Amino acid sequence: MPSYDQNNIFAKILRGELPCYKVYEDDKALAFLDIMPRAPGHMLVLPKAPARNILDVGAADLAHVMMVAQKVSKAAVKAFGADGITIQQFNEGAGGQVVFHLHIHVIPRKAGVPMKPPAAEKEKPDVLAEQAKKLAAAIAAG
Ligand code: DGP
Repeated sequence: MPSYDQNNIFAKILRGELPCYKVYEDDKALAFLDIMPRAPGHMLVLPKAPARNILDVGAADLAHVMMVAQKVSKAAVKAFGADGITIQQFNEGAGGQVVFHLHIHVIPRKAGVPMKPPAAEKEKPDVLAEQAKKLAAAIAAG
């Protein structure tokens, strides 16, 4: 497996070199909106530790990221009235991974509404900003 690339786009977001629509942060994880959402409120949860994917992440970092994925999922149900949540996570190009810093997709779903294809279109900045605000408030409220 290739080694971790410090210049991948999510590493730059984690270092604050690129912006994101943040919904949650703690000492070990960051969650922000996917700018090409498959459904409204589509979030990505990342460990802060450098890890390419599930094949090299430390067990404690993986466990923490999943705990955060659960936290933001519950908030999405409250904030978006989601009927369900789809969790996706891709590993290496053959597994569908495009950005090589481990991330869990948390996708709020409405009954009967299909997801858009992956990375189909960029959402408008004002829509993302509003959704991030709503989700961050729901997450902070627990
Ligand atoms: P994958 O590695 O297959 O899980 O796909 C990467 C996802 O990351 C895809 O849903 C689109 C999203 N994405 C790509 N570039 C950016 C970016 O600069 N910012 C954010 N927030 N999401 C991005």
